[in-house]
Amino acid sequence: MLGRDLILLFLLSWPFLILIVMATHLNIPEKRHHKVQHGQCSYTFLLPEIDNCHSPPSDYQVSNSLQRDAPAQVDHHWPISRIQELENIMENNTQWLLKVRNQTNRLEIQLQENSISTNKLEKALLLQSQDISNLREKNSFLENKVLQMEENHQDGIKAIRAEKLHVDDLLSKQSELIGVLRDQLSEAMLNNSMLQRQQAFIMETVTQLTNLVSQYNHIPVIPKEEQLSFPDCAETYKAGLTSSGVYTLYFPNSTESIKAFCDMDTSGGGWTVIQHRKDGSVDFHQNWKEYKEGFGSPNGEYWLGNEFVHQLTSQGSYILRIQLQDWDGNEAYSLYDAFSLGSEGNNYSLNVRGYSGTAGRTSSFAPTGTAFSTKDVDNDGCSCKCAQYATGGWWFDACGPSNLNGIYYKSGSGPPKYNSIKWHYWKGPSHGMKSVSMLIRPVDY
Ligand SMILES: [Ca+2]
Repeated sequence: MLGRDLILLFLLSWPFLILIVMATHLNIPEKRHHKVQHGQCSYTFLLPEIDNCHSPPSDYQVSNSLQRDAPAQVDHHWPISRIQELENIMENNTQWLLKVRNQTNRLEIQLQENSISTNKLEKALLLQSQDISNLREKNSFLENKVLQMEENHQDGIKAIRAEKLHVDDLLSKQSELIGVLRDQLSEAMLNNSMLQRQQAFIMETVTQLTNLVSQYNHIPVIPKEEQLSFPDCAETYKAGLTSSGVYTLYFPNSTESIKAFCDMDTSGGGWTVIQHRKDGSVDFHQNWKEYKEGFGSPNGEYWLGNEFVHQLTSQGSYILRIQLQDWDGNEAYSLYDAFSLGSEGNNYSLNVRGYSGTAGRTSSFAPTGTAFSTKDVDNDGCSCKCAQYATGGWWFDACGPSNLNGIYYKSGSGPPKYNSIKWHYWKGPSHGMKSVSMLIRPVDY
């Protein structure tokens, strides 16, 4: 703002300066002085005295309109060269004045630009102030929130302290309870030892009484085993044990026993299971001794034993039922009206008659008289060893259309296998089975 004032002052003072210059160049002998005070500055004006001016010559033509229009009393005796010089000076001054005016204009433009940038800065300042105000508001909000959270935190701590006090209280109560329980326990232990002593006393009394009874009454005590000694599952069933399961059977005229599975459900029950396959869990490629005495588990897969079957079927007439199931869930059976095995000396040879059933129109069994063979005892009608070729122990002819003790393949699909479980006239040469059972029962059951 100070710059602008200076410029204005400068502009105002110029016309007077020109007048001063003109007065100097006119060389006016006597002058009038005018002084003007403006603030700290003072301006002095020197003006020519009209009375002392000479009139120009009569033929003089002025180029200056100001002079031309001037009053007629003007002195006309100035030389032309002097007027020319004055005009030149005037011209120079005018040009100088123009330059100054241009400079002034430029300064004004600059001033305007400065003003614009100042406005911009002011606006920016305003925006910054607004931002600061916003931030202050935000800060205040956050401070409030922090205060609120602190209050909440305090509440939480109070709740936890209360809970801790509660837990401490419970703990002390539990400790008291444990003390009471300990007391009760020691009391109970005392009682227990007293009871044990009483029990021992009672047992002693019972023993004494038993001794007295056996001494004076002489009543024979029959063992439970003898009461339930049956030679087969048919007798077991008749004795009232009608649930399928594992039972102890006794060799005829012997105290020697064997565990067997009794099928009390199939076709009237009373069946003694002499062979069973169902999952391939037992290896049936066994030798002569195992087939003679039996192997496997009566609860799962097993072979009851040739010796027991021989003895049992020598004592009475038995029928044989062969129960089959293939991998498609189809079931079939083969029934023989007469079945027995020869002695070991006769190679447990097969004796079957009277075939019927659904597992093929023709019996798949080897003919009567066929001896039993195992991998270590070859009694078959083949120059080969069927028990090794077809695996398992069986009544191989040469080698015959059946082998229920072959390898248990866990699927009926795939190419035929000669060593699989086989019952030829039901499912072809070597079609594996899912489940196989051989059951015997007295003819007169
Ligand atoms: Ca042979």
